[in-house]
Amino acid sequence: MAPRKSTKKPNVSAEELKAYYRDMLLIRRFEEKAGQLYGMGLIGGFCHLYIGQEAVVVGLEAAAEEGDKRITSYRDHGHMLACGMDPNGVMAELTGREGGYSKGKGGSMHMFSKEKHFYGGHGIVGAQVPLGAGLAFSDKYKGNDRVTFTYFGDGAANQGQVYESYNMAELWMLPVIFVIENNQYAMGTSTKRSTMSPSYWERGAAYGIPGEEVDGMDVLAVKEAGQKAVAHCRAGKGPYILEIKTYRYRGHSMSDPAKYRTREEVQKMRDERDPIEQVRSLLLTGKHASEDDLKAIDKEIKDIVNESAEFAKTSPEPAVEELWTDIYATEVPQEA
Ligand SMILES: Cc1ncc(C[n+]2csc(CCOP(=O)(O)OP(=O)(O)O)c2C)c(N)n1
Ligand SMILES: [Mg+2]
Repeated sequence: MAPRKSTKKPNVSAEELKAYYRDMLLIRRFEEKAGQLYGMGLIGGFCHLYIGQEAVVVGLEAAAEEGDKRITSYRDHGHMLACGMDPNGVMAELTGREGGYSKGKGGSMHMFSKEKHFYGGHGIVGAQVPLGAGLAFSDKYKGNDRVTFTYFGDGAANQGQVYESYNMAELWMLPVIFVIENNQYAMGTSTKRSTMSPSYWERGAAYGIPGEEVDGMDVLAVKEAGQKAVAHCRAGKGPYILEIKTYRYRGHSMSDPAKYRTREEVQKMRDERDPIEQVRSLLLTGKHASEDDLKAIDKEIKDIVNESAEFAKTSPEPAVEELWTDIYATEVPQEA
């Protein structure tokens, strides 16, 4: 069989490649900064970093259009940045400050943006999957052609509610892309120890849902698969499953001692498969960008991230009265 990696030139412009490089780097540097602030005691509670998985959201956002929706788990900072949410608001939510997306009352796992159609941030494993099908139901009901990206992990993919969602989604032909971010671990449990059918996307066959496995360290492969899935949903053909093979470099959360895998395993991934390095090398070898161009992007990102950290440190703590607000809905929104 021919090798999966093709040597032909990618069908993508220099500007697009630079944008993917920039967007992935923003997530990486933002997460590194969040890790530092956590270490300094400025961020409390749970904090799950997305480092290593950047190509998944950046590739899929490249396939999305205005008005499309997204919903994910607690490993959510990358998704927020990739859909255009403000880094200042995300970082300030991590530090629990007034300027945060949930006014400092939600933290890492509980942020939302109506403007960017980002529906969270969910701490209960798998809970976002039926919710994502419900978002797609609302679009189908309204008769528009929006698509919902519903992200979940390999661990969540073993839950019953995922299969109930698959069943309803195909039955009602809902425009939902089920995105399994298979980073090979659910906390400390490797997929090798948790499933008898490791090809997660194939499980859709039981419900008639098509899908495919995608190289999640290659942003161009993710984008291409995303476009195919989006076209399927927009054409009214119902749901689609993308199992995106990826890898997280850091622990499950900031409190993970990571005793379940070797340092060598992580280092090998970083050295051989890093999604940002792959695009960097495409840009340089294809002469789409010079070292100086990339340095300028690095500087731009560093400035954005530093500014977000500064904002997150200086924004005030929420006022005590805020404890009593945002608890109950005061009005029912007519249009999502
Ligand atoms: C219903 C429920 N069960 C257990 C937990 C504890 N828990 C948090 S994350 C996690 C692992 C999920 O792994 P996966 O779906 O692969 O996502 P990843 O963390 O790798 O992104 C578990 C068991 C939880 N939050 N909710
Ligand atoms: Mg996982």
